[in-house]
Amino acid sequence: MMNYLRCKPSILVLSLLSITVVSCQQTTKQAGTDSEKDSLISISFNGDTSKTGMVYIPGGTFMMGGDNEQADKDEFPKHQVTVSGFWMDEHEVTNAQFAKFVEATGYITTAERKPNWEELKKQLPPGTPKPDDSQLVAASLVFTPTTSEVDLNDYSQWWRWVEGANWKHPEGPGSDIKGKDNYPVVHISWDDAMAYCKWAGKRLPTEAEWEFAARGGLQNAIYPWGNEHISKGIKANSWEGSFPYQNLKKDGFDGLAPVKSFKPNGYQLYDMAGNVWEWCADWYRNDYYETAKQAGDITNPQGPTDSYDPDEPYTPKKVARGGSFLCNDSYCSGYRVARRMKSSPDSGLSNMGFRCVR
Ligand SMILES: [Ca+2]
Ligand SMILES: [Ca+2]
Repeated sequence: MMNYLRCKPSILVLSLLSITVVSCQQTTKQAGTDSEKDSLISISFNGDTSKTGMVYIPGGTFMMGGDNEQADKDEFPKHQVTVSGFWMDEHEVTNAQFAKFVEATGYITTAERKPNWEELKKQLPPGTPKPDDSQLVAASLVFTPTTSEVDLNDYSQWWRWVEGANWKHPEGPGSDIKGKDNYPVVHISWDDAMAYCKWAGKRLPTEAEWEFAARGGLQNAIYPWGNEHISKGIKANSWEGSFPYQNLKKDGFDGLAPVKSFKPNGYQLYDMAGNVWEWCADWYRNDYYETAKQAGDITNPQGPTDSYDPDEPYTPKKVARGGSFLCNDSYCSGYRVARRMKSSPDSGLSNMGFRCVR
């Protein structure tokens, strides 16, 4: 578990601060102020029905779930799933694309809003004390490498809750996205991704669609490119070296990479492994695949109707897939096509983004 969690988007399990950080904006968003609700309601389809930048993923039947010994329990049992054909963004949504959305709608992301403690505490274990006001600010989680080896059970060593960090300022105040139009947008919550999709006339992929697409037409392969280990050649943007203090950058990138920097998979999809984690539409349940298996050959599954993560039972979570520039074979191996990740719909991090389907 320790190893697994090192690049987990929801890295906020172990401390009150952590729980607070990951959960607070979710409840803020759910309850929301009137202005926040209005900002969502006012988003309408931009009218662009073209398939520019998308590729068609032919439908088919596949075995969904883990393919090797790195697979976690929630990737089993492997089970048969059929998905209909759909169109998918060929790359992660970029800063330039997200900027157009914000310009058109005035949308304010989760990370740019101050959390509301009265709403937040409803989603926390009973008796959770209120965090210091200094924590209840518009902020997001920024990865910061350490200078030496650290206790890998302590996420606070490399994740910082940074006031002012958001998609326009990925590292916090003083940082910006100038010259990074074609980089994946980050610090995007699931709610933010849904708002973008609404504007774009698209939607988030289901978890089954995402995995089917990531497999690129290969049967039971471990990675989007097949079974060859990620260290053989240049495959994807991941973390090479000793986490979180030594990044060998053999893939050429310390942090984010521009989209389409690596070879696409068999469906011409880029970065289905690594770069940024990608939100899916589905709720996360650790035991969902058992339910799916019992249902037999399921077609276009939409995921469970509720969420349960035994790591954080009070926090409903959505699925994220594909791994990020922080993933390493020694822990989460998030670039495996079957790896499941989960985080609360409000959480944004410096390695979290998305792509859409229609
Ligand atoms: Ca890298
Ligand atoms: Ca990705």
